[in-house]
Amino acid sequence: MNRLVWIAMVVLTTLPGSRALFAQNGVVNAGDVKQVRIGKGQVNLTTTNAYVQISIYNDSVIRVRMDRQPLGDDFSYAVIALPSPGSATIKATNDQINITTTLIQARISKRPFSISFYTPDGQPINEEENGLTTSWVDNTVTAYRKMQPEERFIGLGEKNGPLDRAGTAYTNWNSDVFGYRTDQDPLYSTIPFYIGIHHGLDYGIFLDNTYQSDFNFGASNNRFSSFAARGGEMNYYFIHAPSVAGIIQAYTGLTGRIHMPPLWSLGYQQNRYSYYPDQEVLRIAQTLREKKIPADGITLDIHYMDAYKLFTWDKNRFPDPAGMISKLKQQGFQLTVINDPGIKVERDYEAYENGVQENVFIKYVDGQLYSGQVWPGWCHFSDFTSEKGRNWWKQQLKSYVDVGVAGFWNDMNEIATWGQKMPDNVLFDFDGHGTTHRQAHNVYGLEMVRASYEGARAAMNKRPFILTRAGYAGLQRYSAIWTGDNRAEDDHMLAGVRIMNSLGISGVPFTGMDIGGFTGNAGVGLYTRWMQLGAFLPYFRNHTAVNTKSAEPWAFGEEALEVSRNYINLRYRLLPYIYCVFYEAMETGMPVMRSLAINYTQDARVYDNRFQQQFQLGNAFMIAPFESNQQYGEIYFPPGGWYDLYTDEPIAGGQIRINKLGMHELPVYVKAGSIIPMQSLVQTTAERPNDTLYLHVYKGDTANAIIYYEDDGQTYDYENGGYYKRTIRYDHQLILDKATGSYTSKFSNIKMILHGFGSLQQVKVNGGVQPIQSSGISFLSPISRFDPQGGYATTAVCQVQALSIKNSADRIVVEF
Ligand code: NBV
Repeated sequence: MNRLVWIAMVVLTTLPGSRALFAQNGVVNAGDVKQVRIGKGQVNLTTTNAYVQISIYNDSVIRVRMDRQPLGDDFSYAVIALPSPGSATIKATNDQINITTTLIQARISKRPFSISFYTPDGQPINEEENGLTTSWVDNTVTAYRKMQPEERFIGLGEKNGPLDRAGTAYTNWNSDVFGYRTDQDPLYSTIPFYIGIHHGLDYGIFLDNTYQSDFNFGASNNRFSSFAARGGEMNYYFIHAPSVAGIIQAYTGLTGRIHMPPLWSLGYQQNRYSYYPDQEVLRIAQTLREKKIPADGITLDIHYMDAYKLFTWDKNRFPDPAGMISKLKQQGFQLTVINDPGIKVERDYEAYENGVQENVFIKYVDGQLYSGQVWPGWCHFSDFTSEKGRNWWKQQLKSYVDVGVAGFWNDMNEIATWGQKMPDNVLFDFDGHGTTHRQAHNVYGLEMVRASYEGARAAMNKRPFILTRAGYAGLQRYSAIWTGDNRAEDDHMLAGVRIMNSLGISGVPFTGMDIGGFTGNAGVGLYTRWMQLGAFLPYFRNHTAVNTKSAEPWAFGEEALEVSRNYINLRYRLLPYIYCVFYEAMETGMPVMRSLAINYTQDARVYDNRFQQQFQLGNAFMIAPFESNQQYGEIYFPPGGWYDLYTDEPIAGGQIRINKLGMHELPVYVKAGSIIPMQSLVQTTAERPNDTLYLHVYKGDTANAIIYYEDDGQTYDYENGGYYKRTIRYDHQLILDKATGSYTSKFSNIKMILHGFGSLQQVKVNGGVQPIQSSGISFLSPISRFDPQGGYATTAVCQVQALSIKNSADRIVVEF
């Protein structure tokens, strides 16, 4: 044996404790801290085997970077925030370095290196699993964190599995998973962010590394939770705040929040793979109008193109796209088209020719263009990780904008190719950092929607609707996302709710799933249930695969049609409220669709298998989805008061109730104290509702408030004050603060509808006495023809009291 190797082995095996352990069998850890440099809000360390940088981002966020080589250029596609350490302090002793913010105390041990996080009063939040720490096996770097007793884990983006992920493990590698199983992993997008919960505390971890990553929440072990990346740096953000909402706010402070979507995109959207020719598209639009089914969007899937060539139109099926789109617009519809990233390799096809000429396509390491097979045949793919590639895409999109397209559906952007095995040695610009497919894969979709969003926004000078299938952390800045090719099966409807709840926890508020199911054919019951649910989801689109049965609301018989229409109507009446919830998402990152784990984090029942699908739309509504064939369902009411949406029956919180379920009604409840702005029914958001804002107020014991928000629903004027905004507070009295912003409300009257207030004779409005009327209201229309036997009440009317006042931008106080 070579003498030097022999000496090295003796030294390694005789080193004390940890060091020796970690030189074993190719497992390497950081080792001991050798050098410390402390700067403003930052600690830089050199250890036996690694380079470490710890930065204070703000009171809630501390970032840890580690590598075995000197840390490279600091570059991220996800994080848009800069560190701002404020008054945080860093103190070093011989053995330890302590970083203290108002919310976190990070303790760094020097021998060997480890980092653990505590509350300022010393309670452990997230500790290094000391024997294991952060270590490398080949190029895979893993951080092992001590599993806390009863620790729960929520989030991690678009993932199957239970709400509480304890005991399970996941991989992030964006994948095209046609007709996936409800336990399948990975799916289409990557959001390496989760929230841990234990001992009444919660924290977030965001691993910002785009290589394939793996998360283990105690699967096959009882010792640790871990997060790992198969290349690149260990680069994570530790987040602590007093609530899950605070953690989501801090996480979206790092990775960004939504822009206000176009109002039309919150209406009902009709889809199938594929509607063609143009006459069929117009017929669908016309039928929606004739059957009085409110709708705003129609989507064209891949058959609109000439031989699936992007940026072209099939001349026979769509001889006059601009003409067709203008007819749709006259009827209050906006058109979305599908865009796949693959550009057909074909001489004289413009996008191919100019893409080659402008050198925007990804190449193998030897310089040959990469070709993969998709719908059009062999294709090249623009490098969205280069500015040049994104700019090229933005130019191409203009041809759609020119004919009036308003929505861009980015599909197959994992990248999906037949064979699903893009070679590792395909190169990407990675914005000047030059890398391989292994690092670029998970951000390809994100950068595609970035180009789509920026390109469409500039070309339209209005809000585009952007939808994506793949993505990475931060995708909420550009796009909505849907959960891909689900199946028309009951468990998919419920799995979709869980996935969307998880996306919401992970900073993505604008989410949807194929209502009715993509593959297969839903039965009448399932279809109806799914449509009801869709009315309460952020993105409400009905979609189905090629060769399945028709899935428009009229394709399942009269009863399904009436029920679907009823809920779509309700959706349209609720749009002012839904818009306010989107505004909240833009301001704070809070999702539109909220797992109960957000507002009731410490309540164990929320994670119970029976209740884990229940969610809130904003803070006012709680929806309890059930499989369509269930006759009875258990519903958990978290603490606080609730009202049955349809009957106004008050329901005490903190109890489980068994409800009879029926096809006509989805179980929906309103939280006591809620303030819900609604409007009159319209058939499209292009139609102006009447000039009355219906403000539903539900009596409650605790104070509550919403920010009422309106704007033009189309432009970005709101970025420059073009909005109408006021806080509405309910705390024994109702106070509408003075409105701010330069937009004038659509509503010149307010009708206040009081739920649960008993029989008031009068109220005072700004000191003056106002009479009250009693009336009956119903959130749904009667479906009497189909009333099931057995006394099950459908479409109940609730008795309420109401008063009408003039809307004004001034402060309005209502005393009860
Ligand atoms: O473009 C066709 C479909 C689309 O309808 C679906 O929503 C996407 O998820 N697309 C996938 C291509 C493959 C379908 C088998």
